[in-house]
Amino acid sequence: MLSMPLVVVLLAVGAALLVFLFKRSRAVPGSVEEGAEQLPNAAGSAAFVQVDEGAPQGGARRLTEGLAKTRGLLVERLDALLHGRRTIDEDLWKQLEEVLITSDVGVRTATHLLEQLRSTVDRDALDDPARLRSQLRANLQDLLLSRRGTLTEPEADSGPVVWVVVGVNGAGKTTTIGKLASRYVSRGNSVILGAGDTYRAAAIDQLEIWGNRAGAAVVRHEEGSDPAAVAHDAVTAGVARGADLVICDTAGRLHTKGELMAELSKVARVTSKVLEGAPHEVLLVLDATNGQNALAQAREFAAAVGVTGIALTKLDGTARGGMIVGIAHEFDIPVKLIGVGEGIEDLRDFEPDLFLSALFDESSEGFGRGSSSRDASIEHAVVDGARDPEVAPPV
Ligand SMILES: Nc1nc2c(ncn2[C@@H]2O[C@H](COP(=O)(O)OP(=O)(O)OP(=O)(O)O)[C@@H](O)[C@H]2O)c(=O)[nH]1
Ligand SMILES: [Mg+2]
Repeated sequence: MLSMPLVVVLLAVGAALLVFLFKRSRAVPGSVEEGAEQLPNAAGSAAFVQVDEGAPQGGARRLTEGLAKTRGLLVERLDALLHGRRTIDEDLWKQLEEVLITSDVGVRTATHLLEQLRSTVDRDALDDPARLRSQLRANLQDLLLSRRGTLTEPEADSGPVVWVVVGVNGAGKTTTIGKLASRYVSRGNSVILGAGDTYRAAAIDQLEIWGNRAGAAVVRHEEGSDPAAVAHDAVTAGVARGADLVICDTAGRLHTKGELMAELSKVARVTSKVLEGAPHEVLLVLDATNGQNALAQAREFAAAVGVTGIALTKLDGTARGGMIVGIAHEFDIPVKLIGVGEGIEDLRDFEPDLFLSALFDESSEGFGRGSSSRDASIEHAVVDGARDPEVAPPV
């Protein structure tokens, strides 16, 4: 016979074991508790975000997950439209046009894609609707590859490369700079950040937090000082210290405000006075959730400051990713980077092949099939209102 105290102890141990097993079985891989890190956001407060370890497979999965909403709007509607059809008729063309136009590629680009498809059908006497899908994918690939461009990256022993980062309020400039700083420091480069958003003290602090976290030095001036002077000092420090990369932040601004746009060209000009050939990149950060408005932004920024590349952020939170096709069709400026989340690994070089594979969900795992299948970790990733429009309101 067991004594009473021994029975109590055994029961307690059993209960504890059950609770432990229950918790383990409910843990979501990649949820906030696991591997969560604090990253600074626009308000200078911290958002918990999931840090993807960046394994190639994980990266592809993340991209596939991030594009779930866009896939739902473009590819899944296309599939639904073509399903069970036997002939290509006028009704099909009309509906296809509607799918393209409402998927945010823009009216001009939708018309262009449609004309391309029609000419293929005429040329090849195509009568199988299912082939329209593969043909559209091939046309998108040609278009995106024709605009492909890569960042002017630091090279050993050749002095710093200078990047100036511009865009409207809240587009994701400072976050993108933080992610870039982290990327290049981890590759062994020495990086200097210029806190050129001098309009708000919080913006200077935000960049400093990113710099500290990434291991990059930050050149800062007082709030309200001249952003061109900050850029001047950052590039001067970069040259003097033999840094590999200098990235200058700028304040968000409305692309329609002439004098603010002129300020940007002054920033760019000043860097060239300190270092011949600078700036090597003027990166325009566009928020994909802005849809067609982002195309108007691209037009104005390109005219004002000679944009050399686009970083398209927040593709994860939107169904409007089709706009990347509109950008490629309407501009001569390559999309060089895409943001698919707030985590430090969620900034990726834009690779048209990978992008289209993810968009058309060609992964062997079939991740993200259907817009409802987004991994719960994406939803869990932000717990501190980082997507709250109040944090960084677009003007
Ligand atoms: N989901 C998602 N959020 C992002 C991405 N990039 C940036 N953000 C978020 O967008 C918000 C604004 O980012 P900031 O980097 O402060 O934007 P900014 O352009 O510097 O803003 P201003 O300095 O006010 O002009 C922050 O909450 C970021 O975490 C992305 O790729 N995906
Ligand atoms: Mg900023």
